[in-house]
Amino acid sequence: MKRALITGITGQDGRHLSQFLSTKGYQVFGLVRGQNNPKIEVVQAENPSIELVEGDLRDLSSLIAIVEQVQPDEVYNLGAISFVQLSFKQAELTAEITGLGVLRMLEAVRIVGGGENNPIRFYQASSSEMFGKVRETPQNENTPFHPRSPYGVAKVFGHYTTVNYREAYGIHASSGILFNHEGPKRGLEFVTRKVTNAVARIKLGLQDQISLGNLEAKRDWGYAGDYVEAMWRMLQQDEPDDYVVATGEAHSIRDLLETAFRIAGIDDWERFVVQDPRFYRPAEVDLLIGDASKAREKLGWEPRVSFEELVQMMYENDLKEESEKAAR
Ligand code: NAP
Ligand code: F7E
Repeated sequence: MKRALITGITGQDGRHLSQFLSTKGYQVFGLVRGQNNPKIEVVQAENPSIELVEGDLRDLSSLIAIVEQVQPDEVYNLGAISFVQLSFKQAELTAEITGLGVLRMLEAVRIVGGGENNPIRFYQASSSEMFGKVRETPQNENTPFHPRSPYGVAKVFGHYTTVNYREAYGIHASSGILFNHEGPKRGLEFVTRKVTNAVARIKLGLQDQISLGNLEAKRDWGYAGDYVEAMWRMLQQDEPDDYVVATGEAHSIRDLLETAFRIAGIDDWERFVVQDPRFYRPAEVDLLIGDASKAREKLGWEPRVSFEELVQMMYENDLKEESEKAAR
């Protein structure tokens, strides 16, 4: 039985990945932090076969102890402060966890895994936010980085640290440059879920309007369930490498609103939307659109869920959750 250690198991991708790896026959270990973390219950109810281990990406000795205890074949480093807006307000903490956390996790793999024939394979959750103020469109593995937030800067550090540990120590360390991926497990702070949840609540008469920032930004949005499979495929390759994972299709926040309200059967959506300066960012990423040709050719990976299907799936989930909550 293969053993996988996932950091960020309580997050959107950690929950998808742990289920995917369990169906592949893995024994899954998830790193959880803090005291009495309320998300632990959700994760355990969803996948009772997971074993949880306590540690923190800010604490190297906890990571070394966990890798020693778990003896993983594969480590998926998904833990991070991942909300770009928060990273502007807590820049140092973001650098500490999203940036230095990668170095610490790699150090634990290097120290416990030993020298040249380190048996532990490592996945780093890199991000399209590293492209930021894009130098070319669409973006691929060779597009230069120009991050626009403390989050993006920290991810560039994590990305190059992963490349460096691969080159310097021969670790099988791969980096997935994933574009935005969403789904019903997405946090309510991110724009897709904020929109589908608000539209469901407006449809149910529980909310009058939704306050948003920049409606013109465009993102390449895919389904998280599809994207975690690409992570796993990277670690099954003979050689470690970097891969862009994306749909190749971009939509604006305006398109997202139009689609979600249309699915809900509401045409005059503009009257429900208020623009609020609080949701604008000090520096914006205007357009992201990925070229995933390499992932398609080398990993045999491609997205299955379309933008329309994604919005529909999220809206229907929110409609069900919100009506159940209202009935209680
Ligand atoms: P998410 O839902 O925000 O989950 C983040 C996870 O990190 C949570 O489980 C959180 O645990 C954990 N974490 C935070 N601080 C930690 C610390 N000090 N030590 C250990 N764990 C800590 O993020 P996601 O959407 O699943 O994304 C997974 C990874 O992919 C992240 O690294 C993100 O930056 C990256 N990424 C995401 C996307 C996307 O579109 N979703 C795209 C590209 C890259 P708690 O429950 O304890 O808070
Ligand atoms: O914003 C605009 C906002 O917060 C998307 C993370 O998973 O993907 C995610 O980062 C866009 C931005 O995601 C609101 O200005 C307008 O242009 O949903 P988001 P993100 O910043 O793209 C990348 C790939 C990651 O790696 C990150 O971890 O939507 N926007 N109005 C808004 N965004 C939010 N959150 N809230 C608004 O009210």
